Amino acid sequence: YNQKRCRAAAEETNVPRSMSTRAQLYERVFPQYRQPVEIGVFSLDSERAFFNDSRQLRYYVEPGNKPNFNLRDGYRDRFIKRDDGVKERLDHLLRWILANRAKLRSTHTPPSSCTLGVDFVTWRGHLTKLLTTPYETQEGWLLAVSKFRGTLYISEVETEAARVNRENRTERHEEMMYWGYKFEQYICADEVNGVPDRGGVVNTNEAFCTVVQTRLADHKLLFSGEVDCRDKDPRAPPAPACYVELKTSAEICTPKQRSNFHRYKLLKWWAQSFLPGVPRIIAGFRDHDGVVVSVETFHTSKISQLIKTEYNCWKPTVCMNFCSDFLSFVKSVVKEDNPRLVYLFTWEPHREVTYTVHRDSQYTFLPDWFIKEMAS
Ligand code: 0WD
Ligand code: CA
Repeated sequence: YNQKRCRAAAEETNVPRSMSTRAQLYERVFPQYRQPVEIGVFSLDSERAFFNDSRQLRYYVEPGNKPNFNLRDGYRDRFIKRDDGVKERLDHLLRWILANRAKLRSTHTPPSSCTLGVDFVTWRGHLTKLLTTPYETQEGWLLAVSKFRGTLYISEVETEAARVNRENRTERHEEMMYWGYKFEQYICADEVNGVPDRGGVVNTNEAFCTVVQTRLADHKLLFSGEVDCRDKDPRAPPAPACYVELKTSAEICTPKQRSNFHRYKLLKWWAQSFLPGVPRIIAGFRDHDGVVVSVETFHTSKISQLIKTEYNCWKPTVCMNFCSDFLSFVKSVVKEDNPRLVYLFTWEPHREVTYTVHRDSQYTFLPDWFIKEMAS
């Protein structure tokens, strides 16, 4: 029924029904991407409670390039894991928007005072998925979109395949997911002149997020992303340029492993940090037993140079042009301003992007408290 209706509507108005993700179609000049500006921050505490401040911001403490970090330490007895079955959708970001509505209006002079003055609101992670789509061969995505007061809100919906994977993770995989957070603990201090507390508890409820505004071609974007830590030097440039992204990856022993690292991992790392303008990525390479064997710095702006030696490798311009065209596609499709109407954009590898329309369904994601408060 939905499919049929959406097709009929599309035929009436000449709105495209699908969009290709073939990389070659997006090989053109790099689109305009304005330098992202931080317009706010927020924190989620150890119980996942929202605070409109930087209380969870941590400071980067240089590990040296031959550290001795055991990432398995504490997995059994000093680990509190966020419940990833709880779907938070855009809620924390919406809370930030409500708390900063006045500021948003005055500093960004929107066309009328009852709108936010941006075209899209979403998580950085959702944009990362869009950027990497032309090169993704494993995992598809579902993105729900609603238009409310002229702004398009984009919120991910877990695919069936992702849910099955999440519910059937091996014990080994569960533990390896902890390693990245443990690496953060070895490298981050809570206080500007503090030292990392490797004996403390790792609690993945805690998060510090930056909220940035930027523009991709003619799309005004407001998005938020989690930030691992910042440069502790008070003379460091202002955010987001002082932020540091932390990563772990399996150590590279063969040319094949190096090639795969460049082709797949660096694409994701680049996309994630390029979007909010985070300039530095600190990577801990670990062995099979979760021991960090080396630490390396990647400068986000140099990653595209680094990968040029790979045959048939990914290109930043393809990622950005695809994202820009997808956002144009969304604008052309989502015309009705109604927070209870959801357009579900769906993509599977080797397929085109298509969409379905859902009214008052399980997919509705803008909460009543947000709609009510925005109206007052
Ligand atoms: O409900 C959802 N579908 C999602 C919610 C998906 C992704 C994120 N979130 C929320 C969470 O509230 C989280 O605090 O967004 C926040 C982070 O957003 P993001 O920065 O846009 O996400 P992303 O860039 O994918 O991930 C950044 C970091 C990850 O670090 P690594 O180095 O592994 O990329 O955020 C963490 C993780 O540490 N992270 C998450 N934390 C909580 N819930 C999630 C998640 N679903 N995904 C990644
Ligand atoms: Ca990280």
